[in-house]
Amino acid sequence: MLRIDQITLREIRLPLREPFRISSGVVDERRIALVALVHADDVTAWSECVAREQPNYSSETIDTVWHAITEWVAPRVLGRSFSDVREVFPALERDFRGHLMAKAAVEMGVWVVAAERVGASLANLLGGTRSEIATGISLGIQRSPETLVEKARQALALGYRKVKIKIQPGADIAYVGAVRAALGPTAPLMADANNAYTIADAEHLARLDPLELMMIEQPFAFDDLVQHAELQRRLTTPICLDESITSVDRARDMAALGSGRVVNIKPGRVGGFTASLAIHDFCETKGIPVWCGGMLESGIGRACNVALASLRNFTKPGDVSPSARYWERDIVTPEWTMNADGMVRVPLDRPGLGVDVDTDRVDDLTIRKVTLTAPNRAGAARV
Ligand code: OSB
Ligand code: MG
Repeated sequence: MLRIDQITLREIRLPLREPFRISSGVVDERRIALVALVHADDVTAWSECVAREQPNYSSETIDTVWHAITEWVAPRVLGRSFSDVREVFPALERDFRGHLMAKAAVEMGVWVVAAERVGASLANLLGGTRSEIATGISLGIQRSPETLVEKARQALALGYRKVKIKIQPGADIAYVGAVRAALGPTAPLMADANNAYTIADAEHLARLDPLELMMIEQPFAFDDLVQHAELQRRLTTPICLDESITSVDRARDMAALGSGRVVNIKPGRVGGFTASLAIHDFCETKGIPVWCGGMLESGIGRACNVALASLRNFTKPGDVSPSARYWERDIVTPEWTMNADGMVRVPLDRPGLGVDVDTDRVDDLTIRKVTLTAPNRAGAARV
């Protein structure tokens, strides 16, 4: 039986080493919601919410998840007995629409608790088998093609197995073309448009085909499947969906419509691990490769992504860069690192997340905090 008796929600501020620009906005400091859960037997665990400050990726933000978790998500979980962690997501979905990032933060935390309680690594509990995962880098939109080429060159020299280039109208063909020309025909390149185009741009986007990208991610609207299908019929480059895949049902629709050939799974986007596993398994039966995306997570969310990416059908490098790519100093020890072959080790030999949360540092970075307790819990635990 699983029973969470206490949930503490915090907001921390963590400055990025360099601003990260995508077609829909720029961020230079992350406002991150962290969740600390306490089980009835006092086992504790951490998780992270991927919501951003602005609603420019999905409709959720750090402020909406704060509201959703305190008002609706935590009350559905606190003090309730679950015989299996897979029951948590259905309990959060019943007559409760949307708010997938808020749900995911808590659901994933319960998975980490469950792993801690049986002494298993999160990766093993999820069914992961890889002991290391291939890593890609996601490069934000740069001032000029020259700066982008330099960043991409450095990334490959560091060992990254994939370079994802953020694009938007005015910073697309010339930018990606410059990188292809500079780094050669075999460099593993892809582009991510974060919804910057419409079907009227189909011919323009077809000019990416000769650049032999591994895939182009989410060129059209965040909730579109039909126009992506139209575009996929006109491109040889595989389309990868990110924003549009919010559930296993949307993955089924994508496969039925032919809206893309690859799926970027972010557990925070789809409501957590149970939903991620369903998408992973479905895609595997259809021969659709998946890879793990990122949302500029701290070391806590990164641990969740690394664990998920250790599953069988994660066959393409994930956006799971090491801590130093993002932060002067991460909030976990050890920090996440990548070897010269672009691989991140999965901590299969440690229970739960596989890294320690630096709680003193988290305390120092915390700007607000609320503790929610099950009605039947005697005393408050300290987290
Ligand atoms: O579309 O994958 C995306 C970051 C913020 C919002 C959306 C996206 C991204 C990334 C970052 O590409 C990947 C990473 O965490 O390194
Ligand atoms: Mg994306």
